[in-house]
Amino acid sequence: MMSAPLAARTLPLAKLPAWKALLTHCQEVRPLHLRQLFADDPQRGKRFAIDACGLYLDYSKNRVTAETIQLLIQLAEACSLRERLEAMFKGQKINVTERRAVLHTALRAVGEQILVDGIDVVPAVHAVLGKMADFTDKIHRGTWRGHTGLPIRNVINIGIGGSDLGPVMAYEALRHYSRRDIIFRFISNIDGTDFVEATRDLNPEETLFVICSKTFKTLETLTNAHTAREWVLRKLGDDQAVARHFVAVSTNTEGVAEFGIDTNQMFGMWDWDGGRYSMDSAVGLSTMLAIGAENFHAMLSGFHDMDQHFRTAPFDRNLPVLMGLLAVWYTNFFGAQTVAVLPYEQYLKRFPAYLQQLTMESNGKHVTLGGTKVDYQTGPIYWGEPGTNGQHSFYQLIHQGTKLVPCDFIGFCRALNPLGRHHDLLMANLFAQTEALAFGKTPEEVRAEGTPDWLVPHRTFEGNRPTNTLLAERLTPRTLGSLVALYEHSVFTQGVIWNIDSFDQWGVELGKALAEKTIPELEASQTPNLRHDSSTNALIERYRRFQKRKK
Ligand code: G6Q
Repeated sequence: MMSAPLAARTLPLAKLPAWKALLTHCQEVRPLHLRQLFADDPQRGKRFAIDACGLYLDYSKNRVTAETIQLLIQLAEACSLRERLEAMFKGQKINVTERRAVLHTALRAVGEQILVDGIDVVPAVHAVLGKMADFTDKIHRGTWRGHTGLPIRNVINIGIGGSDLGPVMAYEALRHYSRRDIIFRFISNIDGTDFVEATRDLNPEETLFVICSKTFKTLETLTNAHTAREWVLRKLGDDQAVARHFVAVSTNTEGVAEFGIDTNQMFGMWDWDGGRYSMDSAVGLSTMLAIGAENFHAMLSGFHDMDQHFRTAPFDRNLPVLMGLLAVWYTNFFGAQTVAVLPYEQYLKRFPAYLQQLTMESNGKHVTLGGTKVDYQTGPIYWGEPGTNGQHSFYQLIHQGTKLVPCDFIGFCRALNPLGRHHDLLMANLFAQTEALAFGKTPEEVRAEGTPDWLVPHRTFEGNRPTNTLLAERLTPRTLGSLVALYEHSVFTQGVIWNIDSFDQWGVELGKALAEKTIPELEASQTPNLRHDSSTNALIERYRRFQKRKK
């Protein structure tokens, strides 16, 4: 029997002196208002800001003092953040429940040797990137053609979770840099609508499917891949066509071969790269096909810049460390349940969805590395929408509701699509929102505007709502890389403080197993002997009744 691996920390979080100091300190900070903190320190806006890897983080509008930051850093040190991040970068098996190294940083490593079980993984990473670039070149030049000789005009990525969200987000984010003569679509859901709508106006002769699945066992992906195969063969009527219209991204050579894809057309991955951290690997093939190898490498450089920054910058000048610690501060000392991510950039419309997986699949954990139930809150709920759209819906709650919702605002100084006054108006909204959230509007100010007394409470804004602002010059492949790596490492920082395994996902595995049991019960021609709870039994019976009625 395998024994449980050693937990990284033996002293419980609540027993750490730094944690206790923060508990006392937070009693002092809670009554402070950002109005006062800014009035007391005219330089606060510049003092609580860092510029690194093309990103300017203004964290001055947080409910923190210099002492808070010091204490949070002491906490990070007490939790051995420096040692833990080195262990990750060096390929130690820090994903303890799966006994795996965690090496997404190797996907963008340059000139380094990173050993896993004595083997340097970097040359293999570069070999796959080279193969992706060759393939991209063939598609772009039209030397790779479909079975009937037509050039590829449509690329469809079939994958789910980590094999979908990164590619979709990156495609949308970098659409400005993408080929406009190729249509890119993404099919993830097992719901047939996803497939039907993605393919209804396309010609199979001009369509390439990228079947993206680390395991090549995922129900949704394999079902969609088989449907895609039938769709292609229905038109082309020749098994040989599969070779020209399907490529795979996977670790599972046998699975790929069994499906009928030539393994020469398979782009490899590794078990040390988790799905939600894989957009830089061959999972990014659709991204490279969209933006080209050069832009893809620029994106990797952005990731690498942030990796280096995270690894070397002192904690008080370290973007991911500070953002991670601020998330811990609000989660554990202010009882905040969520973090809103609000990009003022339409191209980042899928960024919050991408972050939901990165953050919540990573830190939605209830036991420590050693298997003990935590007695503190872990991963907050990340959510969001692009601005200014969100302002016309849920911002009301952030401004005047009873919940504390720390927000990350993300904006860019230069528009990718300059159009009249649009960009100034967009950014004026971003700046104004963070200002209003921090400083609010007092009853006196509301009254002075001529508001009748009875309406004053309704029009009063308490303020003191914390925000980070991330400002970059322009959304480029490189900036996107740095931005994603910033959140990856912020998530890591949080996970280290909470002493949890940020790299496993047993909840996802549960979902995969549960449906397997229910599928035959829905499909059986004879009434099955249902052994679920009475609620699930009744739902399945009703479903079956309606299915029969349709036939
Ligand atoms: C990510 C998760 C999960 C995974 C999907 C797809 O970290 O493990 O979202 O990416 O379940 O898995 P496959 O790539 O193996 O199909």
